[in-house]
Amino acid sequence: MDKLDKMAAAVDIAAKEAQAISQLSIGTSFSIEDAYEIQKRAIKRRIDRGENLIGLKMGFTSEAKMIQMGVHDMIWGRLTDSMLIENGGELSLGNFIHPRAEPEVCFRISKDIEGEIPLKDLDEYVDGIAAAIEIIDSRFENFKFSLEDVVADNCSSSALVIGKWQKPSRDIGDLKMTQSFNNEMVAEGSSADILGDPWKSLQAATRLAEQYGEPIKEGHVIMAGAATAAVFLKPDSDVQADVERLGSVRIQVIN
Ligand code: 0L1
Ligand code: MG
Repeated sequence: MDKLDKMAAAVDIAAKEAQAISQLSIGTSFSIEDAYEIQKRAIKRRIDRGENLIGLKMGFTSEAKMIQMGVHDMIWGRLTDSMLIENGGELSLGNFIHPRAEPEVCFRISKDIEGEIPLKDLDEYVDGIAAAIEIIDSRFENFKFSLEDVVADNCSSSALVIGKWQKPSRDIGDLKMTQSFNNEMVAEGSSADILGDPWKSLQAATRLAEQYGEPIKEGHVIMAGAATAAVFLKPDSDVQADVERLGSVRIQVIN
């Protein structure tokens, strides 16, 4: 087991056992390329346990968050079938460390993607768009991390729920997006906060998938990124995201 394998095991076990760990970057330094390698190896451990890759998530898709983190590009992570919760289903807090929810837009891919696809050609590859909620749950204590840490930790991916698929439209660049807990609004934004247009996030996903050799396949889902800050989940709450024209999606949070 080399150093990267040990770090992959650490984030994987932390997620599996819902036990926070210290940041990997404390006491050792590693590059962003190493971080993506750690992520890949940590996900391989899940796949070896029987999980299947179902798509990718994009993170830091708002300019404000990139500036805040001092980075000039998005980050991305992998999604597996064990992370998927059905719309209206339950999320048990005991399976997570300190989960937060954020409203997103999700794309469903209709044919295998090879290479970076120009923005104007992307509709050929998409057969559905939906409102979605991403649950992020950093495996690091106090939700604190360096850029390399969070990439190694699969960009905090922990769960997702996808609403009813809608016919794709190019015109989703300024849709109102809200998140509410027990019918009380806790976050509000616009799909314009996702790189100016969620389709641009999908375009970036095709570029990064090519760069890192992780092909996007027919049937995969791509979470385009958040339009608002993420909010900590509370027990016994009904969490709902609403995206103008795309509809609603919800989960029930239990202890
Ligand atoms: O936008 C995102 O999903 C970023 C996730 C990684 C950073 C975080 O945990 O806030
Ligand atoms: Mg997200």
